[in-house]
Amino acid sequence: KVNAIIFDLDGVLVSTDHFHYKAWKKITDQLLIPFDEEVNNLLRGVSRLESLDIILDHSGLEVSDSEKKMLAEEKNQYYVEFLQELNETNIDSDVTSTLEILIEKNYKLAIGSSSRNAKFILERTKLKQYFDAVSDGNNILNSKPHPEVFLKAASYLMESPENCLVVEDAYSGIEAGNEAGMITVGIGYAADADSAQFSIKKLSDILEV
Ligand code: B16
Ligand code: MG
Repeated sequence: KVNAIIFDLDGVLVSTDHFHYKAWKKITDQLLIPFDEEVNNLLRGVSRLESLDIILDHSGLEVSDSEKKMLAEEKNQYYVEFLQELNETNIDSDVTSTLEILIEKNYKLAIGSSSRNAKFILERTKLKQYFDAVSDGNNILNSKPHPEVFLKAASYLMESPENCLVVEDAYSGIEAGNEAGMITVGIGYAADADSAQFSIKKLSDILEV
C-alpha cells in the first residue's frame, strides 16, 4: 500500500535540468572540451563532483583533484546565478494541482534530490509548503544510484520503503528507488527506463498509477 510519495526535484517538479546544462557548458567551453545534451543526460541525479568526472571522462582531459573542486565550485556559481531567475511561474500548473490532490488524499510527500541547492529551489518556487520532509544532497554521503537519499526521506516520513513510491527523471534515480525497495515511476527522460515499474507522461498521471 502506498502511503508516501517521494519526488525527485530537478527534471520532475521543476525544469532546472536546463540550467545545469548551461552552467556545465560554460565550464566545458572554457576548458575547450566537448559537452552536449547526450552527456548532460548522464548527469541527471548524479552529484556535482561525479558529474564533473563524467564530463572529463568523455573528454579525455585530466585534471587534479584541487582543480576539480574549483571547477565544480565555479559551475555551481553559474548555476546559482541562473536560479535567481526562478520563481513560482516556472512551476507547471499540472505539478501544483497534482500535489494538492495528493495532500487531500492524505499521502505524505517528500523530496528526494541529489542537489545541494534543493531547499533554495523549493523556496524560490514556493513548492516547499507541499512537503512533509526534504532529503537532499546535503544529508547524504552517497548520491544516486545509491538508495540513501530515498531511504532518508522514508525515515523522515516514518514510513517503510515498501510503502513509498518514487518519481524520477533519471536512470540513476530509478535504480536508487528500486535499490531502496520502493515502487518506481519514470517520467521525462526516464519515462523509457525499462527498470521503472511504471512510466508516466505528466505528473498528474500518477493519480492513475
Ligand atoms: P547540485 P535531482 C540533481 O538533482 C541533478 O539532477 C544533477 O544534475 C545535479 O548534478 C545534482 O542534483 C547535484 O546538484 O550541484 O545543485 O548540488 O535530479 O536529484 O533533484
Ligand atoms: Mg532529476
